[in-house]
Amino acid sequence: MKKKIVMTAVLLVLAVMAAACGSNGGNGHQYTGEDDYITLKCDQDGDFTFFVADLMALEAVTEQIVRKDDEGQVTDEYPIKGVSLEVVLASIKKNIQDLDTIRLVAGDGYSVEVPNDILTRSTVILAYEIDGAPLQENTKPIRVFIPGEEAMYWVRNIVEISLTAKAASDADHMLAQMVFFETLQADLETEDYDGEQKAVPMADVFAGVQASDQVYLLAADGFEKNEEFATVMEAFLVVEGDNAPAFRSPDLPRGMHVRDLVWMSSGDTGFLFVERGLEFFAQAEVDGNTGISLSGLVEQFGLSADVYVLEAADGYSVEITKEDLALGIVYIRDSGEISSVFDGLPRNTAVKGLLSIKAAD
Ligand SMILES: Nc1nc2c(c(=O)[nH]1)N[C@H]1C(S)=C(S)[C@@H](COP(=O)(O)O)O[C@H]1N2
Ligand SMILES: [Mo]
Repeated sequence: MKKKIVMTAVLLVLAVMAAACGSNGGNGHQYTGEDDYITLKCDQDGDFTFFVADLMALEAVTEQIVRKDDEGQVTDEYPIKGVSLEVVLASIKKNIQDLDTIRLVAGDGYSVEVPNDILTRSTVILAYEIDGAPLQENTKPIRVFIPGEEAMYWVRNIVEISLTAKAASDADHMLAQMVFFETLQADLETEDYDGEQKAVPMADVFAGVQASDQVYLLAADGFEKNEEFATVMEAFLVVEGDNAPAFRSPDLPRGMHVRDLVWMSSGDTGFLFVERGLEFFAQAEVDGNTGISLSGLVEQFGLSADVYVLEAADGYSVEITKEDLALGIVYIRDSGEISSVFDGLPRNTAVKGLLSIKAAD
């Protein structure tokens, strides 16, 4: 009887040892990376396929990843092993310095653009090992890390990295008009969204806009990001509910949602969320009314003109010179209507139900 227990114990120990030795990727097989690949999409010269095995053959880097919460407390820490994007690009004769931005695209629908300032100051690592082990199934084939930057850039399940080279010109950054969203909203149909909330399809908001392939989003805490136009058109603008206005979609990973928007723009048109914007943009006071400086807005967002046209929802419009614009604000009347008012200008420049400001040409 006693012998049997000892034998069982010995067998157990042996089994545990065998499992431990073969733990590299399950099934006791060494992970080779030969079955998994990612695609590097270059805006100028097409697609490059990299099997994880190809990446493992390049010069490796290791790094200690430190995860912090909003208060700066360390919540997690683990080592990773992978290859830097710089080395991957060099292997196809490309220089990371020539890149403007990259977009990390995951198999689960998550996607994020890495802006140029982050690419310039930090290292993008394509990791194939976390904590000394090959990646788990939902993290494979690669997890990108950008040590020192926010976890929203640490994308699991990478399927594609698209590269945008520095453009020769950025003439497409000029706006032709700014729309005051609350006035526009009165004309848009809202629908119920996730219980108590109300939302407008983004496609309705952007109907008629000469958009570009990106949408710029700016939030009240200063957070900003570019999202792909096609992604935004499938999503919603939540206009009533917690943290409205917010960019959300039941089909997008939560990490892509953006709340407390003050501004969004694409192509020639920008939308100002006046109520939220009052807490964010430079304020000014005219005739006892507190609002947002109009010249501050057109300067910040690049809507330049010698003469501007202010237009109301009912079609009323008035022209304002560039100099006079500095005298004006956009504010919310007690009635809730968005309006302009100018210090010392005739009363006809106080546009009630202000819908937009355009460059007159
Ligand atoms: N594929 C994929 N990667 C992702 C996300 C996601 O939804 N899908 N969320 C991102 C966000 S917003 C954060 S904060 C971190 C969370 O990383 P963690 O799960 O290691 O804490 O992963 C990022 N990478
Ligand atoms: Mo996140």
